[in-house]
Amino acid sequence: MIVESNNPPVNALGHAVRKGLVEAIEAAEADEAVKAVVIACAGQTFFAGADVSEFGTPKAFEAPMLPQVVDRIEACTKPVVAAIHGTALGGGLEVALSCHYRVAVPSAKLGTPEVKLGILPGAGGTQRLPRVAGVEKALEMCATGNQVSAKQASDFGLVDRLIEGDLLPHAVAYAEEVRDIRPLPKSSERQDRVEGVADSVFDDFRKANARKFRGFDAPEANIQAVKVATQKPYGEGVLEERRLFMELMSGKQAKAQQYFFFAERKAAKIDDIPDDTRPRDIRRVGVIGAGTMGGGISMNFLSAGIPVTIVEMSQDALDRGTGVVRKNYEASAAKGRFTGEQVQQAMGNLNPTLDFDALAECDLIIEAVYENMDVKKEVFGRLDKIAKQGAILASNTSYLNVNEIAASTSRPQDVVGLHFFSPANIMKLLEVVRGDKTAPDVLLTAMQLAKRIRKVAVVAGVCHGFIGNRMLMPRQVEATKLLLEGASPEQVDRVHVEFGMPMGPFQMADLAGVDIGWHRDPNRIENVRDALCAIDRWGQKKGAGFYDYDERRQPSPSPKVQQIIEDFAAQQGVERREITDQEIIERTIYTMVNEGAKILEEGMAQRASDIDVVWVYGYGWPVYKGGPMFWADNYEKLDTIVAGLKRNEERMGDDASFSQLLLDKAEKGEKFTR
Ligand code: 3H9
Repeated sequence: MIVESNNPPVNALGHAVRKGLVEAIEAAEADEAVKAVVIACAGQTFFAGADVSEFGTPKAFEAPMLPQVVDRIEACTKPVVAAIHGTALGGGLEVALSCHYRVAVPSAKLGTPEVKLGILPGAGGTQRLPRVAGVEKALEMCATGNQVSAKQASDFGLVDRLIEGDLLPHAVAYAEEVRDIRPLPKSSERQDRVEGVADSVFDDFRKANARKFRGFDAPEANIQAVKVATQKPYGEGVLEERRLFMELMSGKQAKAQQYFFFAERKAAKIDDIPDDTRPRDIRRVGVIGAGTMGGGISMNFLSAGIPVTIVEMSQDALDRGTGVVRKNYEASAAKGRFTGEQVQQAMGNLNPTLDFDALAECDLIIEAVYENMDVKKEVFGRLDKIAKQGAILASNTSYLNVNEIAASTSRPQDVVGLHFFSPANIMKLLEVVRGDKTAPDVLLTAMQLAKRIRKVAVVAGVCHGFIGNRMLMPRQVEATKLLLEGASPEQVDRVHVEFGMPMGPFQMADLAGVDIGWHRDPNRIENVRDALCAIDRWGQKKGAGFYDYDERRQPSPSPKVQQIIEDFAAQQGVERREITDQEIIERTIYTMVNEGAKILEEGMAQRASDIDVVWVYGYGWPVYKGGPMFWADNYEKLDTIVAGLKRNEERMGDDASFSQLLLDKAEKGEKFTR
């Protein structure tokens, strides 16, 4: 008997599907003619997990719940075969694990991504997976949420057979092969792969991933749950799994991470473009500038199999740029992220040239030249003359006015901002900057293309710094003032790192380059930054910035910088005092929330959750705190934020300007996010 779920788009295991599965198993058991069962899914994928939209609603608790479903499947007296295509994720993999056999097409992926939702596999997955796949694989899959390919899964025993060709008929044939084998293999009863596992396996895993897991609750709970499988029989293990699951589920981190799951998907939607808008066809991309940014941008398209024409002004710069792209690919290949063949293919799709006119054949042209309005206008003016009709002309500017850039062409409707974050081949965020005249189909194309190159795109309006960098500015202003008032770069950075950010404002400045945006006149010293730049302290690249660096780029506090700060404070008559960590939070992070609220009220972001997506993917805001707007709503509360900002209003002086939206929402007890 074939039991097929058809619950688009991803066959999530909502209540109706769970009920249907149990009823089907019972019907199969009651029907003597049925000798074996195949569980399969219609559409693009096998079950992608529990229905996350049911979480926190009564539906999630309506019987049969997933743990009951999987137990019922495993208890079936006839063999049950899972036929997997697409992705078997979370509860979907738990269903497959409760089947007696698993077959899959080679393109299928399997995984337990619950950890990314702040939880753990709560339907026996932490107990069955190690029993079937071995403890090390289960640890890796549960605690990181990384998927494995069906091929890998078959290598370590999670998939019993790879199916080349049509899945369903082969799965049925497989079921016929195994129909008489008794006893039925039940994953909950296996002990061979969970016996005699040393504690060091878990300790070593924790150590190896300490950086990645810092601040998160769920990875440790996943580790503990898998460990239980090595210590206790299945029945006791699932009870412990349930306890840990409920504990995580009721915590703040799970709420934040589940909110973020939907925030990320919502970001792809543009609220106000006509339904019948169709994307433009993008077959070849042009990139102007083969510097770090241009090279990184090109790699995104090359990796997705889209040919790139990259243009530079001199052969030297072109060779250097292509060399860096090749080196990056080779480094990724060495880490196993690409095969040699893929690298060859990507490089073969790269057309480096000095001939600007070669861009005429491109459907999308991205400018990644020096961040200066006159230079950009000149480039777009030239592009206007040679680009083919209907080509999309994009600027990778991170601050400049996209409307002004668009006005230097005769086709502003084709112009859009595509703000990639550095390193552009790695960072997931793409701000799609919508000019006043950007055509709906240009916008739609940009959003869809982003998905093709595996970026998370967020639409931003035209304003200085768009969403991310605009919010960074008040943070930087206050952080710098705090230095003069008595904080050290180390203290400010520590507060941010303890908050969960990957680094603080001064570590970030040293990494990006203290000299970014510097006027380049060593005699004009108006602030601490100018003073550092004037003495060549440009950050990590010079071995000195806000910190001193050794040969291994390890930072240490700099007495020289401290002196510069104190001299400046004295010169400006700033009285130095002890700064509390709380004040740092209020002056840097609360100000970001305030700026986020202004961005929202000006309509520069479509929704508060988009701002959160920008900060998580662009700046490493800890996803377990949801993003600045979610955090403001749920961790800190808006009235606390307003009170904190008011407390510091005098010190912030002219830089304190409140968002009316923030004030209103705080007063009414409303939230930015839902
Ligand atoms: C779990 O299983 C817990 C259990 O262990 C224990 C329980 C007791 N639920 O991503 P896409 C929607 S936790 C509800 O754009 P793709 C999504 O919102 C779950 N909805 O497609 C979107 O809706 P819309 C563990 C879901 O092709 C639409 O489907 N599983 C779910 O790029 C398309 O999604 C996971 O965490 C869901 N589980 O990628 C897997 N999944 O169109 C999460 C998706 O309205 N899902 N939607 O915006 C994924 O990783 C990807 O969606 C997938 C497809 C790879 C499947």
